[in-house]
Amino acid sequence: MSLTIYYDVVSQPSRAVLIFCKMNGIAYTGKHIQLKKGDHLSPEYTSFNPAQVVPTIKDGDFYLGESVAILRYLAAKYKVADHWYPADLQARARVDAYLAWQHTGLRAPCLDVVMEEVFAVVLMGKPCDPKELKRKIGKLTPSFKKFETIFLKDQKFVCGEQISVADIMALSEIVQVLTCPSCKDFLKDFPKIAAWKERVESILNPYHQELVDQMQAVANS
Ligand SMILES: N[C@@H](CCC(=O)N[C@@H](CS)C(=O)NCC(=O)O)C(=O)O
Repeated sequence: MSLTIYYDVVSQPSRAVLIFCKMNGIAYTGKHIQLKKGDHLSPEYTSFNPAQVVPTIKDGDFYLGESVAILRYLAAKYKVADHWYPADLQARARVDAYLAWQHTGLRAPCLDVVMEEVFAVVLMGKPCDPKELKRKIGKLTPSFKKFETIFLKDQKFVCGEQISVADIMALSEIVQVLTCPSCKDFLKDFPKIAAWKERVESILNPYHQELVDQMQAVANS
């Protein structure tokens, strides 16, 4: 059965799903849903993703939204290397704990900044409000501290000594916020996260960088 991925490169969870497929040699047909053009609001897209967000996958006649659910589905279906989403109950629970935390713990504060400084301007033509931006950046520090102290600690990767889907999800969010002009040096206070980022990028490249370059091209357009 052929796999289709509906994505936009400006979307962190879309990039995570694409990178996972590329890293694991999972063949797919990509359908570019341009958020900027409102493709995600079309009746056709809404018919299989009523939440009107990317990503979505189609596997045969099965549609699935939500990046975390998609990654779990693909990891099981394509029997990828165990480290991505471990079979061991407790190792898997650690990855699941991160995947549960990241929605509000990391993604929400990163997205707030990205929306205020870049996407509201690029996608909606809404000027950035410097006071709001400052307030939102203020929430990033506790979020990054929690990421470091609760999850990364002194490990090589988010959930231990091997890379997992948690690292792909985390990198996607962190890289996006670092593309904001106000946050480009944000990791100078977080050397462990900076070292982790380099480690994960060296594994996920060239796929990760290709998608980041495409994302930046859209943001600058
Ligand atoms: N929890 C969802 C979040 C998906 C999501 O928020 N996607 C954003 C792009 S990053 C989107 O499509 N936004 C369109 C909109 O809100 O109008 C997931 O992990 O897949």
